[in-house]
Amino acid sequence: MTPEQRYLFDVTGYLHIKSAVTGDALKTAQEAVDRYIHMPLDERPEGFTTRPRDLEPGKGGRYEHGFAFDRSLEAMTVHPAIWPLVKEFTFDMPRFVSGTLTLEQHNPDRQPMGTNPAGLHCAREGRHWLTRYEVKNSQIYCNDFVAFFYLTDVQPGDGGLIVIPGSHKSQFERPEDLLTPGPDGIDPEPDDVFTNITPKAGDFVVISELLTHGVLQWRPKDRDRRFLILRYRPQFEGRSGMPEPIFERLSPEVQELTKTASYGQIKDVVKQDVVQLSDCS
Ligand SMILES: O=C(O)CCC(=O)C(=O)O
Ligand SMILES: [Fe+2]
Repeated sequence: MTPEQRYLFDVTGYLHIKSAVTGDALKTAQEAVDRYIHMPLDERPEGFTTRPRDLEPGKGGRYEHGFAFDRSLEAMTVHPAIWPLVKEFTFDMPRFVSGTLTLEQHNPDRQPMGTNPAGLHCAREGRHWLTRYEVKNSQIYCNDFVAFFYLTDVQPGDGGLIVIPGSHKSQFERPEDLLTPGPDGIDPEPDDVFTNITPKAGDFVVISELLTHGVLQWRPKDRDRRFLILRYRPQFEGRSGMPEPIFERLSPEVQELTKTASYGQIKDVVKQDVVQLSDCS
């Protein structure tokens, strides 16, 4: 993690890492995602469930465990652009929690969301209120963070992720009516308090779960938004929830990364500065 990244993440609660994956690696990942999305239900390998459960191939929703569908996607969990952050934020004790593929399409039936028009949320609200963001020995510690890896471009005006920069350090409850609903009752009126992040295919966006964030509706009718949601926590908190059929597909390196371990134990994968996934297929 560079001093600039550390400074920016500390001040804002997120990092936008541009052009991390390019060329053939990006193309291979995009093609793998396309295969998963369009795979007929009865051909999906065991363990690849969706939300909603009966999601038709090609339709917008969550394609669970998308990261495990292909080695090119699995490689994103330890990609050199985020690996130093994953290590630093967990003080070298990371656990990879889950890697959902999300496909978002324009949805003309989307319902208004009331006083919280972009669905703002963060880990401080609800049962995860013990989530921590700390700095110790000039290192950032985060016990719940997410790396979004983008497979398609987001242009200004398209919609997508919004964040309230700096809110990961907030000491106060977010007022429920912070944003004013716009005329459609779905998106908020433009407001300087939030930033709409517009990643391009091949970019990572890393956020602390303490950062208040939400989503603007997806406006383009001819393009969709595809990204992996890669979640990490310290190895000594929580339990691995990776279903067996998914776990069995993974490389030994990522298998180890998904496991819980005691405080102070350093996983073999963490000893590597650059992780090459063994080809075990
Ligand atoms: O759609 C996005 O960009 C953000 C998704 C999100 O915040 C979530 O899944 O909790
Ligand atoms: Fe979220």
